[in-house]
Parts: sequence; structure tokens; C-alpha cells
Amino acid sequence: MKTPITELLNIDYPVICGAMANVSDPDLVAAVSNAGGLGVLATGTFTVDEIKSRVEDILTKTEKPFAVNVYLLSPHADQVVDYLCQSEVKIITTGAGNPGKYMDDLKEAGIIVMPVVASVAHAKRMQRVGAHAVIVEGMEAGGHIGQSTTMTLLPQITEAVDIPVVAAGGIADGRGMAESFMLGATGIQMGTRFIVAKESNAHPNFKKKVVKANDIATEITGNITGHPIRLLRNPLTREYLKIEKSITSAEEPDLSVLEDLTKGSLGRAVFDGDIKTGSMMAGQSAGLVKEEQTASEIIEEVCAEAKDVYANQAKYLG
Ligand code: TUI
Repeated sequence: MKTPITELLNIDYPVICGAMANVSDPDLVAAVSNAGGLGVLATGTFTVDEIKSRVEDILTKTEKPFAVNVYLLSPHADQVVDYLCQSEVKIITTGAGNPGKYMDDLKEAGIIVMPVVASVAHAKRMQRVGAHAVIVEGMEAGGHIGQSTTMTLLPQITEAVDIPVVAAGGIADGRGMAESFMLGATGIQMGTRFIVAKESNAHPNFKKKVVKANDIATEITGNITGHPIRLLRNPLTREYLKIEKSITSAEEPDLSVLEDLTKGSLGRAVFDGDIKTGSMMAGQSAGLVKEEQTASEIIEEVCAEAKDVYANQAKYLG
């Protein structure tokens, strides 16, 4: 497939695997890139050394283009960007903030920058400061989210900017891909579907929960913190939401109880398979994910289905 996104990134399919904390490690990144999509390393709050060793690992596993995500709420974000500017990494995505102050350095280093945006204003600002493309993420996505849905936000942003747009949030199959293209995107980013990729190191218990999830399996926690997070419902989210509700009306809410509850919870879900007290970040599209497949099978199936859907549905509009 050839689109402005495949041309920009020099990849075969306009499919990006969203950076998922602890899940998007070198094996998954390389598998997605080797399959012709774009693998993206999640770096969360990793130090530069932790990122460097992973980048070196990826370079031994693929010669195809891959990206590194910069989590802008990380205390190490400044050092991470400094490192990336003098590394072999040629593409980055950013999340959970505004990468504006880094743009000059990144562009000078010849790096392709694709910020994740969750509003029209942010998308326009990113175009103005020189982003090569934007990834528009609706609140159907897993993890840290904005407020608008993909279906409403995407056409407003494709109308507002001239740079290529990638759609994210709520997409897990070819129907979502076809819909995204109809709304003006020329690439898609999926996370949840890749949690269950064979090459993903998510614990089998976590993968099983994704496959079993239905349409109402996720919750949004953390509104009180200003950083809402979508994840699969379990005893942890029930307890979190109970506490959140009880302290929401407090004049000076004590967030430390919530911090204690979630400390280490991401690792408990992904590495230990603790589906009761672990944070299983996943999007609403979990209800669409049916089975474990290789990254290559996922990418080829989604692209083939998108073409099929288009061929079959377009006749009603013609
Ligand atoms: O970054 C994400 N999702 C994430 S990052 C993450 S790592 C984590 N680990 C442990 C605990 C908590 C988080 C988990 N999920 N998605 C990209 C994204 N960015 N979604 C929304 C945004 C966003 C939101 C507001 C981007 C910019 C923004 O504001 C910019 C501005 O200037 O207003």
C-alpha cells in the first residue's frame, strides 16, 4: 500500500503499533517493522541507559524503519530527547504533552517527528512548529487519553492541517482502518490489537483478558489527577474508582492513597499476569480483538479487510 504515511516513513503498510508501556519492547517493535508496519518502542519513565540498550537490541533484530516514543510526562524527557538527537533513531512519536520545545533540536538532527494529539488546537500547533505528521488519538484508546472520540476529532483535524494524519483510538480491524481513511487519515495506529500479538511480551493472563473483553470492559480512572487513563475493569479499577469518588468532593483531596494503589501496577499486569491488582491498559477496541496472531498476520489481515470493506460498502455511496 502506498499513502503519504508509507512514503514519509518508508514502510510497506500504513500501520503503526502504538507504544504501549512495558508491552512495546524490542521483540514486538522489530516484529511489526519486519512485517512492513512501524514498530514503536515505548519508553515511559525509562532512563537514557534503559532506552539505549533497547534501541541497540532493536537494531540487531530489524533493518527496517522503527520509532521511539517520548513520554513527555517522564522526568527524564529532556535527557531522552538529547540522546535521541545523537542516536541512530530516525523517527519519533510523542505522547501525553506538547513536544514544542524539542522540535528545533529534533528537526536539526534529521528526525521525523509525529506527535500524538488529542485536540484540534494541539494539531495546528504541531503543524506550525514543523511536525511531519500527527497521530490523532481519540478517547477510545487505552492508557492516557484526551476527551474527544476518534470519529469526531479525526475529520476536524484532517480539515485543519495539511500534514499527513494517522488515526488512533478504537481501531482494531479493517473496518476501523477503512473508516479512518474515509475521515481523511492516511495511516492508522493500533495498540490493543497488538497486545495479543505472538511477539508481544504481555503476560498470557493479560492477553486472555483482552480476547475475552466485551464492548463495556474498560473504565476511565484518574480524572481527579488530571491524567485520565483507560484500562480493563478489574478489582484494582473498582477500588480506585470507589476511592476516587469518595475524595472527589474533598477540598484538598489526598491522592496518596490512589498512588499507593497503583504503584507498580503496570508491571504486575504485563509481567506477572496479575489480573486482579495489575493495571491492564487497553482501549475500547478490546471488544473487537478475537485471537492471538503474529504481528505480520495482524497487519496483513487488517489491510486486506479494509480493502474488502471499502469494495463492499462503497457501492451504497456511489
Ligand atoms: O501517551 C499516551 N498514552 C499513554 S502514555 C502511558 S505511560 C504511563 N505509564 C504509567 C502511568 C501512566 C502513564 C500510558 N498511556 N497517548 C498519547 C496521548 N497524548 N493521548 C493523549 C495525549 C495528549 C494529551 C494532551 C497529548 C497532548 C496533550 O496536550 C498538549 C497540549 O499542549 O495541550
